Amino acid sequence: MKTSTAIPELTAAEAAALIQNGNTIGFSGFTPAGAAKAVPSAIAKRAMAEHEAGRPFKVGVVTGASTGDSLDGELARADAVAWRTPYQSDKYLRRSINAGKTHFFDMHLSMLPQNVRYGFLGPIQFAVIEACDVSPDGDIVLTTSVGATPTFCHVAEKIIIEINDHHPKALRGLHDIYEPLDPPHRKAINVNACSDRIGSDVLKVDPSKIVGIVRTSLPDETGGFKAPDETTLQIGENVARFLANEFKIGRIPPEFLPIQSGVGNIANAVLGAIGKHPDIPAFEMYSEVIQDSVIDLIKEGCIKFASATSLTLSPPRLAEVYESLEFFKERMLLRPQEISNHPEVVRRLGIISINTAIELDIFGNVNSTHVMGKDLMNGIGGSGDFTRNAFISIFTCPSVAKGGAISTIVPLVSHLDHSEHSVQVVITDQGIADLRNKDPHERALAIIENCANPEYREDLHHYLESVKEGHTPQSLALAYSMHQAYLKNGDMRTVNWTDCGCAE
Ligand code: 0RQ
Repeated sequence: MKTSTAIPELTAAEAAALIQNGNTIGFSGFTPAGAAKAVPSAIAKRAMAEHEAGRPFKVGVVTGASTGDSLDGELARADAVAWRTPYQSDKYLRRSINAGKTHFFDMHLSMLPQNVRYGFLGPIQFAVIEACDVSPDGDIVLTTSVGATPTFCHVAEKIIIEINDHHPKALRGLHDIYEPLDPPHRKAINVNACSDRIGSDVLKVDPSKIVGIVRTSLPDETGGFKAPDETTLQIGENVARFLANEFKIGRIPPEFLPIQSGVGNIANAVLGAIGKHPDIPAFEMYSEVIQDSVIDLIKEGCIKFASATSLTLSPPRLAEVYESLEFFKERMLLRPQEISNHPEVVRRLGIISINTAIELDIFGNVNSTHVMGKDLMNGIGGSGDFTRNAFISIFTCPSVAKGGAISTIVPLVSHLDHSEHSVQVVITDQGIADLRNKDPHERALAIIENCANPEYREDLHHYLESVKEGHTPQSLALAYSMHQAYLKNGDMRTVNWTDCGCAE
């Protein structure tokens, strides 16, 4: 492809100068993969200069999911983010959100693009996106993620493209770009297998909207993964054991079913364990993120095909993929997050979802997003898209956090993201609680006995025994006693079940 001479080449600073205070910007990026880098960093510098001159400068930031430091980090440090959606995982932005300086509203990732198209987020003035190539007539080859970029480009008044030569133009063919029509004209999403392609290998935009190209050569700001520790290895083994048994007794069909796995160290270890289990056949992935362990498993033939919306790899793994790009293009593809996470497709393909909880209660309600009921961690991400529609929905987490001072299994979650109606299986380093066909009391016993840390089992049993009445045995007075103990003494093990002063 030849780059159009009609599209002006700008420096990042010149591109940032086009952005006005109060604008809403749709940035490419789903995790740090494929995120815009040079322009957001220049916008942060512009914001600081404006603030020094005594002028207000803040923008609305919409992305696919989390991004890298030069986007969320730099903009948050410059106090330049008026509002933000959906998922984020940056410590500076998190601080700004929890301090009330940035308005954040969370959203299921599959719904972000349609909410943008429906106008629910207001007008989008700019799409700032990363690509590896663009043609004069507006055919764009994206890089390591698709996310919500197609929608941002279609809705935005103006488009700025970072052409990043860190990524080869030969990435063309990795992407499958498709945007559904909106109701009442929407049609079925015709993905009937993980490898089905329903769109175009390029993103087609109106070239007259492209106001500038910024040339960069910047790697994705993805961190590496921690080597699995004893806890994550045990969680991984427990998940693999559970799935191997479901397969053995015939509840999972002989072809196996596609796996969705969240992002992070636990998810990486879980996938590794599933891939290596001798009784689990080679399988496919229909997920949102392709992480390091997927690449290893593709090479070993344990994963036959992986569909996702981002290639979130450590730098050495990405280099490996680029060295054998044609091999990997036959075995994976990247779709918009609206399709990678689409409830219709998740239900049709029979996806086994595996996501991570911050805390979960003895009845199977899951908190994925908030610490002690109030402080945002990252966001719901795609966990709800998959959990609610999965063939089997699994939640994993270590049985304790903060060196044992917090039990992740509590009487009642302090914030609710996934309800007991969507959560079927809970797995910790301690074991497996299969919640299917169990009433709330039976669920509580299974979770306490199989998943809670031994240090907390007695307390949780004590709670359950003291609140025997009702279909869901619960005491509104005592349910947060463990959280209260942590807030008061920094350790849930100091819980005092009687100091709430009530008769129960
Ligand atoms: O904090 O590092 O300061 O100690 O939470 O916990 O155990 O390192 O696990 O990195 O996998 O993150 C749920 C946040 C887990 C993530 C969550 C503290 C703990 C540590 C991180 P420290 P770990 P992970 C795919 C699907 C929601 C979205 C989702 C997440 C930090 O997986 O954001 O699933 N999920 N999306 O100490 C207080 C507790 C705690 C706690 C853990 N009960 N109380 N702190 N921590 N449990 C992603 C996308 O959609 C893109």
